[in-house]
Amino acid sequence: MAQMTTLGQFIIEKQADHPYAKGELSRLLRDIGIAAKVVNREVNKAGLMDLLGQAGSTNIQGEIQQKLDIYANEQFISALKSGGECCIVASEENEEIVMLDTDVSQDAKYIVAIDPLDGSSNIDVNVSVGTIFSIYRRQSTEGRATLQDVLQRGVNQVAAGYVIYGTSTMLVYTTGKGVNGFTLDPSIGEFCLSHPQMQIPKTGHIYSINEGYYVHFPQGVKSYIKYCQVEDDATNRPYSSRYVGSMIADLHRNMIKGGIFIYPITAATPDGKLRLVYECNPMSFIIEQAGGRATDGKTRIMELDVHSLHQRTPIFIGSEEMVSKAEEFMAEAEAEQVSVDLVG
Ligand code: P6P
Repeated sequence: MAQMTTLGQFIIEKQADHPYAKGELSRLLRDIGIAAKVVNREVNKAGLMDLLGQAGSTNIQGEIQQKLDIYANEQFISALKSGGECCIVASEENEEIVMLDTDVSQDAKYIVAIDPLDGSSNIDVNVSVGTIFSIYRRQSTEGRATLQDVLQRGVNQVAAGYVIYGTSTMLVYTTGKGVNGFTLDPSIGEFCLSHPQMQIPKTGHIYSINEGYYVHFPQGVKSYIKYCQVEDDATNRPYSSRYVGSMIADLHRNMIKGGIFIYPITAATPDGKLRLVYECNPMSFIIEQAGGRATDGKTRIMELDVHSLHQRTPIFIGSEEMVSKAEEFMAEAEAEQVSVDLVG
């Protein structure tokens, strides 16, 4: 039987890659892995428990919270609090930052931003959902960490990862030295290395976007969609349209097969829908580490200034050549608009 490496073994082995590491990041990643297994257990039997459906509350985004949203949020915060390596949690489900102010945690050097259960509106219809996490080192050196320690640009991330609760449950993460994927083996309750050094194909033939909003898309996005739909054997077009409605499911598929995911601005979401801190920055770190590209149609996601906890951004993310092509259409449309404005 091939040598099996568990997530715990891998984290320890890779700790040597970071000379400054004293084990805190390793323990933090372990804590996240433990919470993911607990959440996985409930996600997989939500239909049998009173965990399906809506919780009768809304989150800061005004989105209806699912019972599993709240459960997952509580599990990750609890695991991070008891692990003692994290001083602040920034969560999609909490309006404000959550201070982990136990005697140990308040002096911890890491910040975790998390979307505990992304795509949760799909839970009741048995579609893959996931957890997204992003880890920063606190910048402040005096007193307790603050919101400013959270509002760091994506380029400062120390680690990022996602858990996809799908046909199998996988944890995929990076610490800046490539991307590795681990599949949960329920028979032993361990995440086992199954996808070492993941690389997203430089191009692909899948595009993911909610075309229901087509009339509200910027012209550059409309032009790119039409480009994807044109018959052209030389460039393997028309592409296939695949849109799950769960970002992690779309991005994980594109990571394996190649493709582009776009959530642009629309009339209803003039700043985009997806959140920069705990969705776009971590997924961009992972995709870039796998050789892909992630921008807002113009600017690298991880270089965007972070002004607020729940800040939104448009996102074009996936295979490098496909994202670059989409950006070309965005630039052409912008140039045309400028010339129209000048002519009046
Ligand atoms: P829409 C799920 O609510 C989510 O945040 C992402 O996971 C997903 O890609 C997107 O929103 C779906 O949004 O507007 O297409 O339903």
